[in-house]
Amino acid sequence: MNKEKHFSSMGKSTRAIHSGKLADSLFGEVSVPIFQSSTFAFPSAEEGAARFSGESPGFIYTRLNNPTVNALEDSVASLEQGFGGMATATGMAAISTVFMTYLHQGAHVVSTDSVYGSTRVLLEMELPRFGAQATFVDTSDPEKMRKALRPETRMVFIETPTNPTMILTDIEAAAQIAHQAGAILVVDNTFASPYLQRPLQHGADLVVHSLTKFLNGHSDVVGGMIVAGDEENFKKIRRVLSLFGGTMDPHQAWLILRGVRTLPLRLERAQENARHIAAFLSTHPKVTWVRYPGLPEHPQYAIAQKQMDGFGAMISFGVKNGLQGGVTVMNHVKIITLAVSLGGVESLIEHPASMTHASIPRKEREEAGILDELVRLSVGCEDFEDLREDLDQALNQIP
Ligand code: LCS
Repeated sequence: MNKEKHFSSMGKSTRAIHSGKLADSLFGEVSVPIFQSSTFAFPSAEEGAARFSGESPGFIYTRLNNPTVNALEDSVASLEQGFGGMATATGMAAISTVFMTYLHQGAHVVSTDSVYGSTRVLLEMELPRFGAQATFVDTSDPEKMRKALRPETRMVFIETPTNPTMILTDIEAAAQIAHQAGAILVVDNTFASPYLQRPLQHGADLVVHSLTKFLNGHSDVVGGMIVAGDEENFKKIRRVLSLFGGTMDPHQAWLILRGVRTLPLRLERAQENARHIAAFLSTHPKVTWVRYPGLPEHPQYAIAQKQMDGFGAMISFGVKNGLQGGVTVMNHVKIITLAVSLGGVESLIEHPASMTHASIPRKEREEAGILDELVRLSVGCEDFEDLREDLDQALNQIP
């Protein structure tokens, strides 16, 4: 934490490559070693006591802190330009840790309606057991967000762009609305990644990530991250994370750190492909609509330009013949892989209404814009022409 300050004035690619290094190396190693140790020896009983009291910064036990995990935390915090990062076992562990830190009996959350399916189920079906309630609204409309506030609202939780509807929320407006109500603003920044969007700079208090996606980028590890904008929130969350125990393993951290090093390269390539694919889909006779923040007809195109450095590599689109049309496309793609998850070097396609968002009741799902005809595409780093041909032949199978 905080030893990254000297990188803060540097560019995003330099930070992706150089932040998250150890302060002292053993042999001049260039890659951060994997400290595969559950516990750390104290040189003396006095030093052990000093570490527990916080007077000495040394390591104690991997659930609390680990040098490899710390390196990843520093790296993502540096990219987000936040105070400090806390790595978690999965993205859901990051989100649930934030809920466990700030919510209590009677607390209320205002959330984007089309958040990732498991986030919505957690808020809607699990948190009420602990006495907390959530209201789901289209947060792209600041008035709807404002009207959903209650005196007991403690948190505004937004996802922008949303999974899978690609709707954007104005982060600055959301921060103002949350703060006027005495609530904190939490942003799930998974879809954009800090390479394209840094919510803390727009007034958010916390950022959460599924590192499983673009930050790791190779579809081989799950992981999560919470980045706090200030020390007070950082300390509050770190305590709860250590107690509830959803922390990250050093080997997992090392693999994800390896992915972070190439985030700028991967994302530049993938979003270039996505831009061309969005244009191609927009003119395809079997496609009914396309939602990509880089298309001028996107309802929040102006917000994308204001708060994002690029439009990303996620696209959702509707196909003719509704659900059956989507099934046809997914069963005929050859290069693009039919799988959930996103943000890897390989393009992935899925059907949210029957897969990632199936556990949300149909009425609520449709109100949130997750229609049967919606197909979600995570564009990877392959050659554009191959992706275009693959999509074209699969779409043309729709009668
Ligand atoms: N936030 C967003 C925006 C996500 O898309 C996901 C996972 C999570 C949080 C949770 O992260 P995890 O615990 O899986 O690391 N999204 C998935 C998806 O769309 N398909 O499979 C997982």
